[in-house]
Amino acid sequence: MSIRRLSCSEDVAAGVAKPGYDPVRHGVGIAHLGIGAFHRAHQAVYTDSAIAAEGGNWRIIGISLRGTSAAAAFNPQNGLYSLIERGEEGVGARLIGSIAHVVAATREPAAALGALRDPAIRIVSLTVTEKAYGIDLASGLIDPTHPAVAADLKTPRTPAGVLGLIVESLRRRRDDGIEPFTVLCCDNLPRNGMLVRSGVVEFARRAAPDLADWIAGNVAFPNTMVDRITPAPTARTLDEARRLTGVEDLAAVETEPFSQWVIEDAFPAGRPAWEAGGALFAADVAPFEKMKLRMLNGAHSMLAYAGFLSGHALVRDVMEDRVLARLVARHISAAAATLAPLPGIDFAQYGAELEARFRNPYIAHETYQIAMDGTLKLPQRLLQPAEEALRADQDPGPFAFAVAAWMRYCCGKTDKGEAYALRDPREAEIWSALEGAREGVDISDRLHAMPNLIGPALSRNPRWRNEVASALDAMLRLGVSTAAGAAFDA
Ligand code: CS2
Repeated sequence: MSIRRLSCSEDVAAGVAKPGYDPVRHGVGIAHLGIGAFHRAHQAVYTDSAIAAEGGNWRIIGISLRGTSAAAAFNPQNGLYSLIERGEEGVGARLIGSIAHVVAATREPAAALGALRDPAIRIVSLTVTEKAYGIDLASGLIDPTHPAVAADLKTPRTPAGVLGLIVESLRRRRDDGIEPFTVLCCDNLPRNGMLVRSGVVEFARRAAPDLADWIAGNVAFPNTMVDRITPAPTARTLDEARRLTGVEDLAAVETEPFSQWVIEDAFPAGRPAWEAGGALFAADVAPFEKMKLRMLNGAHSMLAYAGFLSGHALVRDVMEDRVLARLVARHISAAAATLAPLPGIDFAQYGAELEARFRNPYIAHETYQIAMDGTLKLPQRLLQPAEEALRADQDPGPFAFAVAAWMRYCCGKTDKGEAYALRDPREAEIWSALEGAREGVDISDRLHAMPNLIGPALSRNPRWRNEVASALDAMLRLGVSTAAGAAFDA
């Protein structure tokens, strides 16, 4: 029997929480680039709560940059979708009404630029992943060899990439006398607002120099820290949505109960009352961001590499492995030790909560998903804290182990000998750097020599080099799990 597709709030089962407002009575105010699972589980939910609490024309136009599946999922549903929260307290579904419409930029580039130029749009937010920007993390400069950056610099009036779209739509707004929007980066990048500002301004400098000064002087790029563990939706997610709501929902997303959002309050063109959904506005987001990137994301990367190589497909399976779970706890404490105290936050308690979140038996978060794009994640998650640990004369061992696990992952075979794709934009470069390398020291030397990755403070530090090479050597000789056990006896 075929089941009805979700298209209005009345369609869903009685137990499902509905938007506390009538979506069609609220206009749009936000354009969001990259309308994937994380946005659906995070910013769109805060916006839903904000509209329910204080009203306002703050619904979201989603712009997808890579394909048409989000548009095909959302538009027949009038933007509605179910948020499924899974935790100890059970499973609950909530219908979210904050997304109005999705534009597939690949199919309708003019509509995407039109939406970004629309005077109603006062915020452009982004979750496009680290690799989509084309900004070098260390220098903040744009990478002219990045495919989207290179293409958009050639044809800046018809852009398809992130920086190109932002710059061209800001140009159109300036030329037409429309107030600029605020750019809100919600990716896990260090000082994400400042970084994107630097990339946008530099791109504009190359594409239209007078525009660069106007952007630098008129556009706000608040920094923000986002947190919610959200696995990629699967067929099971859609089955669960059907079971809970009684309708077919192709945009459903499942996530953990925990959610955090810390935002710098710099929105000259206004913003939704996100505090209604629990967002925290802070004058300085950097300490929160460092805590999250180093404690959560750093431990995540470490456990993803070590877990995946030892045959654990899911984060929760890694946490069931006694040795690896101890290693996670050790990593979290080492990361906390690199942080300056943050008033009101107890790092030990935050760390214990993290372990519990990783253990959540109801969330199937793949280690392989987290292992992706290592070259863009390592700097802020593992390399910067490692440098600071060394400077403060703290034990760099946990970071060296994590970096060695990434290097072991770069070798392309699990401990059982199964091959996999690295899924990293620098994959080809890594393969060619490692050709013929067998020994831990050799592999470590070659990966340390890759440009723009592991900086001189670590590369030239003999203690660090030694720790990484010997951890890697143990992983290659004994297998990652045994090497992890040995890490405690060292
Ligand atoms: C993860 C993050 O995939 C990854 O690299 O570490 O997506 C993580 O789940 C989120 O940052 C949690 O907020």
